[in-house]
Amino acid sequence: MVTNRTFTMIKPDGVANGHIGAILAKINEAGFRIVALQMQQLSLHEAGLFYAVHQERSFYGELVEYMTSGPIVAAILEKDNAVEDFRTLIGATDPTKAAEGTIRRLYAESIAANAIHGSDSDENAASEGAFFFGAKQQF
Ligand code: FUP
Repeated sequence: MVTNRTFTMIKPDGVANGHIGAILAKINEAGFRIVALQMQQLSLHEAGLFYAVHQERSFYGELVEYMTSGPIVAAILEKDNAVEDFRTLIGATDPTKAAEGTIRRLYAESIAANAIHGSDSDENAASEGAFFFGAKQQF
C-alpha cells in the first residue's frame, strides 16, 4: 500500500546544535506538510523499542544510548511520494557521503549523530508515526 505520509525525528545533535528551525524550514520548502509535531526525550526503553530492528547490529547499544542523550523532535509529514522524497531530502546515512544540499550534509555531525531520521518504507512510516502520535495528535 502506498501512503502519502512519512515519519521523521530531528535527532539529539540536530536539536542541541540549534538546527530545529532550519531543518523544519527545509522540510516545508521541499513541499512537506507537518501533520504532527512534538519534542520529547526518549527513555532507554523507548529508544530500544524504536530501533529494535537494528538490535543485532554492532552499533545498536551506542545508537540507543545516543538517541536518549537529549531531546528529539518527532513529526509526521505529508506529501505525494513522501517516504522516497524525504529520503532524498535527508541524504545518505553517512553525512560525508550525503549529496550536497541534503539535510544530513548540511547539519549532521557523523554517521551516528546524523541529525535526522526518515522512515525507509510506507509500512515503517505508519508504525513509527503511531509509536509517537495517537489519532487525535495527527492533523
Ligand atoms: P538510515 O535509514 O539512513 O537512518 O540508516 P540505517 O537505518 O542504516 O541506520 C539507522 C541509524 O543507525 C542511523 F541513522 C545511524 C545509526 N548507524 C550507526 O550509528 N552506525 C552505522 O554504521 C550505521 C547506522
